[in-house]
Amino acid sequence: MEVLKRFELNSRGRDLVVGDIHGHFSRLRARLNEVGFDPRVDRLFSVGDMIDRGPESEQALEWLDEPWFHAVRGNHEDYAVRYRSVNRSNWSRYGGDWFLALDPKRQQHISERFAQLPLAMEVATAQGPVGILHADCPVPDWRRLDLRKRRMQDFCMWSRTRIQERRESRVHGLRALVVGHTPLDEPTTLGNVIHIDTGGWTEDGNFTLLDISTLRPLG
Ligand SMILES: [Mn+2]
Repeated sequence: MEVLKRFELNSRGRDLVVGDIHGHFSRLRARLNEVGFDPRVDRLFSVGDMIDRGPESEQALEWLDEPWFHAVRGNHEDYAVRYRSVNRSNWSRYGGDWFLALDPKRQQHISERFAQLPLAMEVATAQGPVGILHADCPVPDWRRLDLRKRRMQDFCMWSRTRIQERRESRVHGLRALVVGHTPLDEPTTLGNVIHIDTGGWTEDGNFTLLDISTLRPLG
């Protein structure tokens, strides 16, 4: 597993980041059409949690096959990676029933696919690198992120401390860090960390598409 995946500057098209998808790929597709997403030159990055809760979790695999779509592992993909040892009633409560009902071969296939997802991505922009993680960075300096440690992995996928305590500390070594995990009414920046899960998967939420070069959401 490549734990940190780096991407070169995209000089031909746009780079966008979307928050948690949670099984709502049709809605995401509609949103991409609205903004004229061009798969020939644009790239779409996901903060993870592509699965559970919504009806289209299995489509995550088809999207991951697209050359323009890149995702980190969220805590929900991590449930699937660890499905043999995970607390099933706990996962079921958070939307894992679709996976638990699959046949064992399919479960293994999906688990292995998600195990290949990086825990962090770094995208080059003209103003410096932008990091992408599911929840938050466990260290004050991006360059000290050691993803071989399970403790750091868990923090990347699960932490809500920054958003709950409104911590404004910066993550050094990055222009900005983009995360999801905690649903919010609107994109929220703390320090240089931009939270973009605006609940596109909920009844009345919408998908934020953040332009990585401007660090602004598309209208
Ligand atoms: Mn999450």
